[in-house]
Amino acid sequence: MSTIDPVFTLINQEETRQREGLELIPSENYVSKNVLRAAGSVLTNKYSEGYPSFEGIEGDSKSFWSEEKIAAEKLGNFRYYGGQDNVDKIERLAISRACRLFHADHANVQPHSGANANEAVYWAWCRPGDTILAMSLPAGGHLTHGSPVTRSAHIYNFVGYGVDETGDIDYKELERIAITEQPKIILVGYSAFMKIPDFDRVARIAKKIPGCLLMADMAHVAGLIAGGVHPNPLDHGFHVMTTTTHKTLRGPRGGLILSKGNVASPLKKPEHTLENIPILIDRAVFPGTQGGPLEHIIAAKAVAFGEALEPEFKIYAKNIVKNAKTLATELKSLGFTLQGDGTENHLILIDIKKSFGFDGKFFERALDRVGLNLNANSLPTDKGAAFRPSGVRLGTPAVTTRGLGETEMKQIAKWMRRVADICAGVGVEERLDDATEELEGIRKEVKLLASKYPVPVL
Ligand code: DSN
Repeated sequence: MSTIDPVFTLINQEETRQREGLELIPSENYVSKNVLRAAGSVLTNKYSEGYPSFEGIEGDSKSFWSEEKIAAEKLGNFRYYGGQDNVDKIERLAISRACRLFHADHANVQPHSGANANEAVYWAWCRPGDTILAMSLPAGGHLTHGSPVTRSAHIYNFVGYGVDETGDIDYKELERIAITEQPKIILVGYSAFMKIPDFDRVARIAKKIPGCLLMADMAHVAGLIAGGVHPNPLDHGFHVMTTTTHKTLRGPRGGLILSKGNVASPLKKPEHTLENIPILIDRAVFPGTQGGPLEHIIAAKAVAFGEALEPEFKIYAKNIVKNAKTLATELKSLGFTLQGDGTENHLILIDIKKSFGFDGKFFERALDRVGLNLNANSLPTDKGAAFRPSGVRLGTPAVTTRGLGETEMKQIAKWMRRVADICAGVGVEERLDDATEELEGIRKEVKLLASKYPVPVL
C-alpha cells in the first residue's frame, strides 16, 4: 500500500490557503511559472563554489554584453568543481540582467538571503568594532541593521537613527550622529517605512565622512526601483545596494548585492578602497560568509530579472503603488490611523491600538480567520514586547500580481473594518470563537473574490 508523504499533503494545503486567501504581507509575492520551474530544476544537484569569469568580455561594462553571447560562449571561471559549463552561463546571465536592471557595475547573485547579503557587505568593508549607522529596528529598520539579537551586532558597533513626527527619516539626527560617530557605513533601507528616502541628502552627509560606504538595503522596494516608480540609490551616489529577490521584485527567495566600482577577479586580494568594493564583496560572499551557491535559485533569479526587464513590469510596479495609495485612503476614511498618514510606496503601517484600542497580534489573528494575511508590527512609539505590538503592516505587491485593482482595494478596507469591529466587540482574542459565524461569512466573501483572481501558478 503506497502512502503519501505528509509533506506533500501539507504543500497541497498551503496551495489551497494561497488560492483562497489574499496575501497582504508587504514582503510577499507570487512567482511566475517559469521562476518556479527554474527553482525546482536539476540545478539543485550541482556544486559550484566560486564564480564564473567574465574575462574575454568586450567594452567597459558587463551590463551591455549580449545575452546570446553569454549563453553561447565558453569562458573561464574561478570555480572549485568541474562540470560548470551550464551553471557558469546561467550565473553570468543572472549577473548581467541584474546589472542592467539596477544600473550597477557589478552584481553578486549568490547570497542565500537578504540577511546574508547585508552581512557580506559589512564584512567586505568593516572590521570588528567598526561603526555602522542604520535606522533602529523600532523606527522601521531591519533586524540585520544592528538589532542586539543578531551576530553582526556583536561584531560591529551599530548606532541608530530614527524617524520624526511625520514618519519620515530624521535627517538632522542622522547627520548629527554621522558627524559625531564617523561611521564606516551609512545604511539607508527599511522594512516598515512608507516614505521615499532622500538619497541625495544622505549622500551629501556621507561625503563629509572620509571612507564612508553608502549602502542601501532596498529589499522592500527593489521591484519598484526596477519598475521605475522609486528612485535608484545607485543613481544617487550610493556605492552598494542589497536586496532580497522575492518581495516586490517577484523572484525566488534569495539575496542580491549590486555595486558600483571596479570589477576584477576575486582571486587576488584588492586594495581596500571604495572603488574596489565589487571585488571586496565577491570575496566577502565566497569564501567569506557562504559556501556553495544555490544555482537553481540563481537560475530562478535570472528568470525573474528577465521578467522585470520586460515593459509589463513597469505597469505592474505602477499598479502596486496606485493600489497602496487607494487602500491607504480608504482605510483612513474608515477610521484607521496610519503611520505617516498614508504611503508613498507599497506599504502601509496602521496604528491599530490608537485606531481601535487592541493590539496588532489580535488583529492579525482575526484577519487570518477570514483569509486576509498581514503581520503585526512594532511602531516607532512602541515600548512593549515585539510579540504584542501596537501596529499592523500590510501592502499590495502580491494582490497586484493577481490583478486586483482599486475597486478591490476598497473592498479589502471594508472587510478590515468589519473585522476590527468584531475584535472590538469580543474584546479579547480568546473570545474570537464567539464571532465564528460572522468571521466565516467574511471568509466566504474573501474566497469568492480570490477565486476571480487566480494565483499565477495555481
Ligand atoms: N522579513 C522581511 C519583511 O517581512 O520585511 C524582511 O526581511
